[in-house]
Amino acid sequence: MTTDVINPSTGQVLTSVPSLGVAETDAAIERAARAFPDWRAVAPGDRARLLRRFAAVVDEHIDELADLEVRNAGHTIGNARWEAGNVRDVLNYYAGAPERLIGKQIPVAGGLDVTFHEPLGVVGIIVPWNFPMPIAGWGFVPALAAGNTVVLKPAELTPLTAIRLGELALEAGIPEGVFQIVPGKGSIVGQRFVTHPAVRKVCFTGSTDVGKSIMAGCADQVKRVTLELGGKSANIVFADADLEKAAAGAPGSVFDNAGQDCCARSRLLVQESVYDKFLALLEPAVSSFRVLDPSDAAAEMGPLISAGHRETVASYVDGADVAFRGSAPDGDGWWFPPTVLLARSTDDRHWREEVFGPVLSVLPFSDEEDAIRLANDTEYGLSGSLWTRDLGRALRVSRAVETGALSVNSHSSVRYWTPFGGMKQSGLGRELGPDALLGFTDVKNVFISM
Ligand code: TAP
Repeated sequence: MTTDVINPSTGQVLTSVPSLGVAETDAAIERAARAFPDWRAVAPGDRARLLRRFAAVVDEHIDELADLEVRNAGHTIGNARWEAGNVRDVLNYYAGAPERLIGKQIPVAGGLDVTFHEPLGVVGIIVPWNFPMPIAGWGFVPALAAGNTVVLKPAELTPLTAIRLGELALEAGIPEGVFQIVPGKGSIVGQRFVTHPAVRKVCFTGSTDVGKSIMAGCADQVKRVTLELGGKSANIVFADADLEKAAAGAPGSVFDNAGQDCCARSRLLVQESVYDKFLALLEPAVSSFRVLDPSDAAAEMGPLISAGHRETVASYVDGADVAFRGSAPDGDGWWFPPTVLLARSTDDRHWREEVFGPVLSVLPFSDEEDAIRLANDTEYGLSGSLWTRDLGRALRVSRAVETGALSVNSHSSVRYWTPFGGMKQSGLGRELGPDALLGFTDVKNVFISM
């Protein structure tokens, strides 16, 4: 079977790719299981060298990978180059890991006690369509560095860069069977990762509902699981903040990647004493946000991923209080203008649910306590920002907001050398940084009697 791959900027078919069934998925998992003993036995220095070589090969193909992502996912060319570069950087970062996976020596009576970080075996990675390259890399790179073998399922909508990365791995000398791309449906290929006993861990990024079903399915075999799920992150602006700076960055913090970002700051909380002033600063920043053909170097935002997703996003705007909107191209492709909505109350659907589109909901707050209460009034807890010049308040609010990552006076969320992941229903476990590596190992404790 094959699946057509569509360009979301034009609605045209780009190409078609294989869509694997259960038997083909099983064959890939079994190849990965056979490759595992040799891969874990590769000397740490040699595994490090192979990962660095893979990084170099990715670096030689940045333009090609970026161009594929512009056409397959509608990402702006600037973002797509960053994303391909992120895979290279993550490979270089974790290439330092095989030689540093150091256990402990623990004092005991009558002998020696040492711990080892043992690889798990085959790791199954399920990737969504919103950031196909970085999310793939955040899973497969630390998994390989820790000595596991990997089967990776890209989203059906966006398989092209993952398939290319699989080819580049072989070109770089990663042995056959160690890193395989298994394109196909989540309900078939992804589900098989959950049920196949040789898969020892599943890393899933995507919707909260599918994440819950994967976690429940993994319980049957006590399979390890990492989940990166949705978000409804708050952008909290206090009256004493640098309002110009906060307003200039706010559109990018939610409309980047057309809002299809689990870290999108989709709830804007503004202290009521500066509410009108802040919205007046925000309006020109939104209306000048450049929604263009994503291959245009000036583009800040491209189309949504699919016609169906555009309908879903539009359903949040219908009947809501629109404060102001930007513009988007007419014609073919799944375009949607950046849109700012005024929340009537915290019960508004657009305030509560993850829209996953270029829609920002705004609400005023009275004081610090009110801001924290509103920010935490959600089952999600992935990312967020707060803007203030008061250091004490920055620390108090940072500690009180229930979220896995938070930026003060900044809209950034992800640095590959620091941990990333969700609190509450935004996820389980951490990606990136030193924490992710240990998630791909089990600790073994060995006592040797004297
Ligand atoms: P999901 O259905 O969760 O898809 C994410 C990945 O999981 C895809 O590779 C998908 O495969 C696979 N999958 C689907 N059902 C599965 C199952 N039963 N077992 C194993 N794998 C399965 O997300 P979506 O439908 O693409 O998007 C829906 C909403 O999810 C979005 O609107 C957004 O709110 C949220 N979302 C969040 C994120 C992040 S980063 N947290 C990313 C994407 C979407 P297919 O290729 O067959 O779809």
